[in-house]
Amino acid sequence: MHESTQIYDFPAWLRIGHYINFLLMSFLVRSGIQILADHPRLYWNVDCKPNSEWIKFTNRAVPTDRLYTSNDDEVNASPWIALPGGKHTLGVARFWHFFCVMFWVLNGVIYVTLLFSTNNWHRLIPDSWDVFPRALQTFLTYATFHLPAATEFRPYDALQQLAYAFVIFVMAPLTILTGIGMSPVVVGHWPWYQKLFGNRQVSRSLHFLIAVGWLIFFVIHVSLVIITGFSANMNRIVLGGMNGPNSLALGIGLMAIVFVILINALATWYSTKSPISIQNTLGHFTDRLMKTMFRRLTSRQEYSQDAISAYFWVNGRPPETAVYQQLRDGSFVDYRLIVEGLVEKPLTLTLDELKAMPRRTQITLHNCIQGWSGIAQWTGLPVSELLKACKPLPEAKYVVFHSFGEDEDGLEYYGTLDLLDARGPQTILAYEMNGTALPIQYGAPLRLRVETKLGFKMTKYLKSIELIADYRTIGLGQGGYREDRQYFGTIAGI
Ligand SMILES: Nc1nc2c(c(=O)[nH]1)N[C@H]1C(S)=C(S)[C@@H](COP(=O)(O)O)O[C@H]1N2
Ligand SMILES: [Mo]
Repeated sequence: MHESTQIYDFPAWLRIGHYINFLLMSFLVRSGIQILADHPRLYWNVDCKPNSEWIKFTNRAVPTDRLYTSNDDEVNASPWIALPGGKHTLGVARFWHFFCVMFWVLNGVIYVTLLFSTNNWHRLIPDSWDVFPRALQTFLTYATFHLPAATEFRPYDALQQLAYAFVIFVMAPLTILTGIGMSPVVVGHWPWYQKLFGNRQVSRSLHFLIAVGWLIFFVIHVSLVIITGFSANMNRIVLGGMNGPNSLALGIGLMAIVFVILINALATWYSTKSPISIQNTLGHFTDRLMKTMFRRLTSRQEYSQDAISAYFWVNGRPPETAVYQQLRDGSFVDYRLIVEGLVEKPLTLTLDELKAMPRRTQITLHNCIQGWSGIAQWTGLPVSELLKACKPLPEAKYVVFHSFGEDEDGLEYYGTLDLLDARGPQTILAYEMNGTALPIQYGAPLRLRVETKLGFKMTKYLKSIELIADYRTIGLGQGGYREDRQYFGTIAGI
């Protein structure tokens, strides 16, 4: 190597950014695997009918002779691979995913900015077309189990240059764009966004495939770092030194790798031991950020009749309580929706009274946190109209939606919304689905639809509505049943 070392120098910001990227990617991939395990099927269609997936990571066949919910479909993920591991731990996994992605994007922006402001981009962006034949040549060299001559690395060989340019300028942006394509608030406010890729499930499938791409890149990248002179390469990566093998650089590099493994192990252990601390620390950040970012984004969805999904997953079984079953057996004529709490006018409404109030019909996309989606038509009473009728007191800040539904331990299903979300134009109490009375498994007689949020916010089997000052005073204080019990984030916009 006789050219000036200046050109080959790897500046400190680049080496640090490279390492931060490695650390964050390990968390992102592992938490991503955990999220996938909660609905281990990937589709190209938005309706997610079982057996229409192009790939699944479960052997289970969906039974047709009994009610099978998407909770029944979750698979267990090994903590050696996934963060945090286990079954239905995606709440915690999502905090890690969103917390890390903020820093991953920031790291990427800093990296690209410095790349262009310091002229280092010349290394990544080819300046002549002959990079393609040269890359092919390098490929053939490797493919025939040879190594390119040292003079090829300037500092990268042509194939390396193309590969790096591809991951940085194609794969990274696509990872971000497909990730955003799964957000209910984004595709609710800008329905055109998901058309970029086709639909939400295409975004989800591509997000997965790109993650596989990252793993393939990682394996090849690391293998080549080892094969083409590990110690000298570690010197370049760690200290930016161009003077061949260096034991100090090798030592620091190996320790840094061990550190990534240890911190992954620590995060895995702690997430399982105390998921609530992850919810309260990481979740505090991610929910705050989401809240500010999505505050003004209302749902503006108008799908057409023929977009309605023929199949729609169920999540959450019909209540088994005597009270509910009695109402159901009486076709809900004795049903009363109670509106109480911090209101001027408490209300008790029959279904007929609810139906006599203003109504709205909307065809919208449902996004379950687990990953499946479906399009349906919903008709019901806008919550904004109900709030007009009950007149919240000034100190009322949140609306609680109480359900007849209970879990095995007799704990009530409930959800909360702040007043802004509750008054959203597509926030309704639905009593009809696809033009007929709301079916039992979908929440009869009344369920919430809030079309900027994930499905778990949409309480089914609605029993009563309560206005309160602060959601931290009810349940376990996290904003809903799933937030309390499964560590979901309460904003639920992504
Ligand atoms: N009472 C009650 N409501 C609930 C649930 C539940 O378990 N119990 N599950 C929620 C979740 S996670 C989702 S995705 C939607 C599913 O609605 P669907 O069954 O109509 O598809 O309902 C939400 N409402
Ligand atoms: Mo869900």
